[in-house]
Amino acid sequence: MKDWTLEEIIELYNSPLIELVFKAATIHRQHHNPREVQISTLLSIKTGGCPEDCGYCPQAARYHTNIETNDLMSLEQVEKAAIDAQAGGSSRLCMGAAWRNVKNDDEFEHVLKLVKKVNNMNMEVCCTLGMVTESQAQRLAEAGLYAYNHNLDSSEDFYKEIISTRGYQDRLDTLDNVRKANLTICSGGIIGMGESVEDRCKMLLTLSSLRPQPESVPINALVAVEGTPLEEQNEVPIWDMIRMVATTRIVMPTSTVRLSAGRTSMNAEGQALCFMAGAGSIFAGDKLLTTPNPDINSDMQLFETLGLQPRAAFAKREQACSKEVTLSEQERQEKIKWSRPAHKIENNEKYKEIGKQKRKDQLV
Ligand code: SAM
Ligand code: DTB
Ligand code: SF4
Repeated sequence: MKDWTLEEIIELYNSPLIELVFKAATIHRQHHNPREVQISTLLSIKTGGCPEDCGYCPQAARYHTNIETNDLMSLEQVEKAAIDAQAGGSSRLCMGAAWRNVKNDDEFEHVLKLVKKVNNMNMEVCCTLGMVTESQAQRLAEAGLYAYNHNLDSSEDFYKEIISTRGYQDRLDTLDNVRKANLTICSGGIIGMGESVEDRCKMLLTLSSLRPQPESVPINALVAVEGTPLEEQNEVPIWDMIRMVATTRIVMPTSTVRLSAGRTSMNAEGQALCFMAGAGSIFAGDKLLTTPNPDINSDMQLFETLGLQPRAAFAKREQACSKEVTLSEQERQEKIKWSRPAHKIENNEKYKEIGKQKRKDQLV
């Protein structure tokens, strides 16, 4: 596995677009079936009310984004969503919760049951629940989890401009815990938040330096949601998305590059170039977690036009067998310590105040 330098990654990212796509497409063919793209479905099992201050996120309680908040979904709701997703061609279900971190409580126990249920339906189960300890990751693995999603989102430097309630090292520690539990890692980021090309490449350098490299790398284009501190960000140019997908493909040749949020603003031709450059998965269904996504019919039309077919589950790694999982009293009592960085982000504070005021105005 090559050890990339930042200079090499930046040079790749900035190389002539057609050359970059050609190089990425060539590498893609060496490690993946270029005619297959995995269809994955996102399911927000617990929506909104999150204590964190991620500047891009509509689910942060402190902003005023008009999303519908929901408690943890029932087993029946999740089972129905998984059946629908599978019927629509999805081979992976990613369940997301608007949590800072997993706690050793009844809600976690319930999530373990959800994981077990979906795994027994022969779908790849992914969870994105915030920070996890090694023993929590182990529990998830025993329940039959296939992947854990935890994004680095940007470079370590730019991260401090977007999130003040946790640090970059917390993210890396969680990835380490996930790896120790022998789960596959899904970790990527967002472009279009105001970061530089260097920030994008630094994030790719960090991800590509992990050993083993993450099995999945989602590349999201910011969905600028009204009420968040990033509401006024310009849409990310499609060329940046193509460059990011291609560069990711080259520096992490065996990973599945996931063309994630932001596809409603991309036309068919732009997405086709992303697939050509090595994107091997999309999220399907008309909603991501809280924001819109292209409807399944238009995606299926695009697959037909491009000669793509949905990838089956477990093509990359064997399915784990779900075991009976219950939390021990000792684990329930475990005190978890995560860092709480002392810095504040002016822009996030401003939007927190706006949110507060809007809520007050609504009450009168
Ligand atoms: N709370 C957990 C966490 O932060 O890890 C899991 C859910 S969180 C919504 C999962 C990921 O969604 C974030 O890391 C971020 O990359 C992505 N995301 C959130 N809001 C987004 C937005 N407005 N545009 C693009 N991606 C977004
Ligand atoms: C990822 O990188 N993108 C997905 C998934 N992993 C969890 C989430 C995108 C969320 C977009 C904003 C929303 O719909 O709330
Ligand atoms: Fe919470 Fe995750 Fe949204 Fe951050 S990205 S506010 S941690 S749900």
